[in-house]
Amino acid sequence: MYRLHGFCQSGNTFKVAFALRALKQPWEPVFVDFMNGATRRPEWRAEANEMGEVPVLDDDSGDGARRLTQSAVILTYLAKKHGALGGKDEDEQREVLRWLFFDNHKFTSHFATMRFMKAFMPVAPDPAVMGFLRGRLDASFAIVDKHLAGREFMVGAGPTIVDLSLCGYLYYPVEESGYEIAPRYPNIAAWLTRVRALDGWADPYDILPGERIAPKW
Ligand SMILES: N[C@@H](CCC(=O)N[C@@H](CS)C(=O)NCC(=O)O)C(=O)O
Repeated sequence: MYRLHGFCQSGNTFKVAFALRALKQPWEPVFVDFMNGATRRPEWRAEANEMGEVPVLDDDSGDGARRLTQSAVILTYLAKKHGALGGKDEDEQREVLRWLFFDNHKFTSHFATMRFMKAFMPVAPDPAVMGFLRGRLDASFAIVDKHLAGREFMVGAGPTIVDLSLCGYLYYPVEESGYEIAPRYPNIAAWLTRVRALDGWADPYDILPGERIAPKW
């Protein structure tokens, strides 16, 4: 049994939940009250994650208990352990890693920050900061859209953890981010339809704990 610490607004937590479901592994969510500062408390950082972030995954199965953090590390761990979604050979596995770095550095990171500022911050977002993030996102989305031209999934012939990682924030309502995908990135839009049809997909708000919050700005 895996225990996944996170909350429903967290697309990074959703990436791991999606992988656990796709790999047909039993798991239970552990609610982290992020919006009320749980991850900033010294006790939480000492016990759960010194980086002050979710997701955190506890694995008590198999060859000894482990607590894992960083969604990309967790995804590669699960893919290797369960022998699926990690790429079919070493070349694909390297390619998987390459796109996971890209996702964490330039795709999810900017999208999640922009959405958080627009939907969940107590103060109105600074237009200059939002403009900067949107510019960075436009560049990253164009790269992924181009890569997906003529491909079904990001790496190889079938789905991998790269698809699960890149899509982490893209099924939340558009009002939360204000970032329209379909009209500008047709290959990403078509890929999101394919990913949504995979075994294990679910709406993040249906499978992760916590209250929904109406977008603030
Ligand atoms: N690269 C990390 C990012 C995790 C992350 O930023 N999580 C957010 C919640 S979705 C968080 O805990 N942020 C706290 C902070 O940035 O201080 C991962 O993929 O796990």
